[in-house]
Amino acid sequence: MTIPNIERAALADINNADTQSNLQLVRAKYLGRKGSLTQLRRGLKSLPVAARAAQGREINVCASNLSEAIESRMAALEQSALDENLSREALDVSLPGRHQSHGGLHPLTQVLHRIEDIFVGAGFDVVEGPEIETDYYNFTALNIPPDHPARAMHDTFYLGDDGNTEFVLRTHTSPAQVRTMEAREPPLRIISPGRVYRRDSDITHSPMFHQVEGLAIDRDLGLAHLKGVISDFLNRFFEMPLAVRFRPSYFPFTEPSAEVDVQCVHCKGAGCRSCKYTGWLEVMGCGVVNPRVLHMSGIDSEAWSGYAFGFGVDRLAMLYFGVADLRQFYAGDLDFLTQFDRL
Ligand code: 2U9
Repeated sequence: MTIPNIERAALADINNADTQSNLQLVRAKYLGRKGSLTQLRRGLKSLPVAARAAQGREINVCASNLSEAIESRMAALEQSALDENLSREALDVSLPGRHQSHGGLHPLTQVLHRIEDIFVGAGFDVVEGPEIETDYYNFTALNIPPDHPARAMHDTFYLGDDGNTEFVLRTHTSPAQVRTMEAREPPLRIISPGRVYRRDSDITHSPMFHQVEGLAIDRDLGLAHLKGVISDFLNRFFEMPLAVRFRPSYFPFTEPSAEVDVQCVHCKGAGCRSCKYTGWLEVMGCGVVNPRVLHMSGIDSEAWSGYAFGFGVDRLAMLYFGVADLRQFYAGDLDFLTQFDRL
């Protein structure tokens, strides 16, 4: 083949090489150790001396043309490979992000945290106790002796064999407070939140529900302190100034005892379905701690006195969030629960 023919064929091959590695093959085919131009150079020896110089120059010019063409084709292929990579990896920053679902606090937990914050702010400690209790801590130490009719009020779950009444699922969180009275010296101010159990189930009762009970023991504590602390708590909890009234009642562990009504949070006392058109909602019980209860836990009831109160967290949460059926809190229905999401 003549040199101009080799050059033409090589330039066509260079143009047709569509990848960098194909182009390397083209370089080898013409300029490599066994390439066409290298073979021609080897053949120079057999030419007549007069023709050698001209032929050698022609081979050199051709080789440098091809080198140049290969370099520029290589640069073009490199650039197009880069462009293709960039467009393949392009990031569309306007695309919507992938949805990330998140957890949240259960509405009862949110309400419990608010209650604890209010009482901790008023100087109360939070104490907890076991949910499986003995008859002594759940009843006897609270002045509810065997055969006392108040035991029937509690609809107790007894644990163990038939007729064995030593262990119960606690019916209130009072036992945790009895344990604290035994373990600490007065003065003390505590609340005890937690799960409690009663054999009761309907739209406003669940066999497991949550209570917060409070107990304050100091010198000369009485009804006036109790009324102040409870009114202040209810106003803070419902985030509005609501009237509070105390109706005489009876509990074995307090004397005197009272039930506490708050002005209806929904109609502000005008009368509505929530308050059965009375303008009032019963929200808790309270009283001055029965001296017998102090005495049984080793506190000198001549030197110390106290007040106590108790309420259902679930009931306060229903009123606070406007939920009519208590069982919704326990159904695990995310459509219901996510309404209370606050991040
Ligand atoms: C000790 C002494 C006294 C706690 C009290 C109540 C009144 C009360 C109920 C409200 C609705 C329970 O959830 S509920 O069913 N509680 O009415 N609780 S006084 O009295 C105590 C507690 C501990 C040592």
